[in-house]
Amino acid sequence: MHRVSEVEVQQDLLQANRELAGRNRRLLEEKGVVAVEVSGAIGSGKSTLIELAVKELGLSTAAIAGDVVAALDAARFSKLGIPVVPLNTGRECHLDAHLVAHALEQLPLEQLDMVFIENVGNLVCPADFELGAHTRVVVVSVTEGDDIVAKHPGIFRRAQLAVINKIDLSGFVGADPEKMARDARRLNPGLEVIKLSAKTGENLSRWYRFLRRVAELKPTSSGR
Ligand SMILES: Nc1nc2c(ncn2[C@@H]2O[C@H](COP(=O)(O)OP(=O)(O)O)[C@@H](O)[C@H]2O)c(=O)[nH]1
Ligand SMILES: [Mg+2]
Repeated sequence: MHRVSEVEVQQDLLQANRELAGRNRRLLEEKGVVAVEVSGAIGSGKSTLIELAVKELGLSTAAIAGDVVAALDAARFSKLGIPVVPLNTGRECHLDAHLVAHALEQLPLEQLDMVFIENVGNLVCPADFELGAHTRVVVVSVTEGDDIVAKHPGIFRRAQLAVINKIDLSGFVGADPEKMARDARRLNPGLEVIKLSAKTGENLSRWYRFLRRVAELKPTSSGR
């Protein structure tokens, strides 16, 4: 009995979150802004990939930086001269649509093309909580071991792009990025997979190309 009610509460929570996520998406679309959610474990390279994209794309960008306590990533993004909102989740291991709605209130949406939302470093919790982003990217690195993808099916099933980062280190850690890519595609046949190194720049152009394609989806950009 106790267990049933817990499940019901969780389902209500997820449903409420989904409705709020839909509201976030509609607001972004009204303003002609595309949102890109970036999830993945701590240290997989999420912030680095966002920083590189902000510098490369030549779009008007902003960032929402989720973290359990500190605002270190927000400080990194601020250095790029873009609007940034730090979001601390306290003990929660993921952002939710309510937190993101408040962050969006603090951004100059009229002036933006793209908002990056860096989720809290975790491969499990963020999977179920939609934020309203138009595309969901999950970043893993070879240093996490080449079974990391297979161990976290949920987040790969819900993503549009998987980035397998730090391929410059594959040889040192004995991980096979091809296996990681295969696992990701097996979990989600529609998933785009890019193996790259944010450090050496190998295949980074594919990351930028993906984002340019996402930016072109902007619903109301023609009038701006
Ligand atoms: N060798 C190597 N290091 C990387 C690469 N990408 C990121 N890093 C390093 O990994 C560490 C964590 O990166 P960060 O972007 O902060 O990860 P986040 O926690 O996912 O945001 C930093 O020291 C980066 O310089 C890569 O492709 N190769
Ligand atoms: Mg980070």
